[in-house]
Amino acid sequence: MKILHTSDLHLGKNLLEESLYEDQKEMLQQLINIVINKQIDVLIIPGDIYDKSIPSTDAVNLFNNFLEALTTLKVDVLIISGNHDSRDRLSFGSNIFNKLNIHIVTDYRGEIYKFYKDDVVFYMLPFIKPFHLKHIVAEETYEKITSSNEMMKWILAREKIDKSKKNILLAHQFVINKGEDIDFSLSESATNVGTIDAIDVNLLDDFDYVALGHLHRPQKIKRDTIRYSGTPLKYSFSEASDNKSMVIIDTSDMSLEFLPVAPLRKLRVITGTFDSVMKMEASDDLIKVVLEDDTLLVSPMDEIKKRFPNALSLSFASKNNSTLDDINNIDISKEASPLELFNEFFKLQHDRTLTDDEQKYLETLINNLEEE
Ligand SMILES: [Mn+2]
Repeated sequence: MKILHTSDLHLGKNLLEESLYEDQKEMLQQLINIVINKQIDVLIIPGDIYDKSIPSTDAVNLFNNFLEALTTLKVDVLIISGNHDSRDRLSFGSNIFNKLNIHIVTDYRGEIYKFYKDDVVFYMLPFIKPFHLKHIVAEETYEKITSSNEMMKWILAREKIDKSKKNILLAHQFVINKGEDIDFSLSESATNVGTIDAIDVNLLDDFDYVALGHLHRPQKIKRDTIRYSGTPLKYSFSEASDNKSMVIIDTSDMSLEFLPVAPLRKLRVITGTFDSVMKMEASDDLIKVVLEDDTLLVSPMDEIKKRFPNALSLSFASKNNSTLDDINNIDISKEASPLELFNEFFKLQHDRTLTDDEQKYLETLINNLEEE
């Protein structure tokens, strides 16, 4: 049996202000092509279908068309909800979709929902936190479930896992192997991946494969067959140098194959002085520009956009990384002219003093302001 694992589609995602609708549409089409060309039997997506709990109409349309295309294929589709999904909204129509081989599970009611196909059992555990158990377990038990790890222990202790079958778990959780580094990216928003929610990977020993969603960088945890597929597309400039892929699992020998997704628009960071950036080849890619100039530039983004219409972010490499604290430490109560104070602030930011020209410009500016 061939299984395709991808996750964290985050449909409806914007990158800064830029809509990724066309990029996601293209990605979903490639996903469908892979299902067809690789003769995939089961497609599994463990969570974060949508980027927002109230998905945009664009996001709903993308998902709707995607599901429709899948119903024309001979593939079973298994979906669980992630922390970004609204459980109730994602489960809309799920009873009907069930009849069309699309299984969407957003709820845990005391036993993990299972999907059986040939000799494989799929355990579908949607994103869950200890408080979700409140109405399921007795009060004295509930009081003992103080962490996600305790919760997972309790959930798995109730399952009888048949070792004569291949057992595959779908989960949207923060799974760690103590002592092993976690590869975070910025698009999964660190507050959603709190360490208090960490689940010990050793609890998952009984599963032949664990298909995880939640972390956006592809990575294995402890062994090759417990892994985050990562997002199919780059959703943050912190992921610019990542290699995104989808995973195909062949259950006959549990071998893995990694398939890249070719994005409609590449996402990259370009670095250089303003002049060197303006000499680079023009492009429609999604771009973050890091300028290395030391002198001040007037509205460089206006010029940059003429060459890179999808330049979304601009920062300065040479800029001193002064923090708000540093700035607050400038004593503005002392006897100092606005010009002196600005000089101090400027030095903090740029690690140099104002040039004579800049000083003169500023003097005129301040004089004009004072006259007004
Ligand atoms: Mn996610």
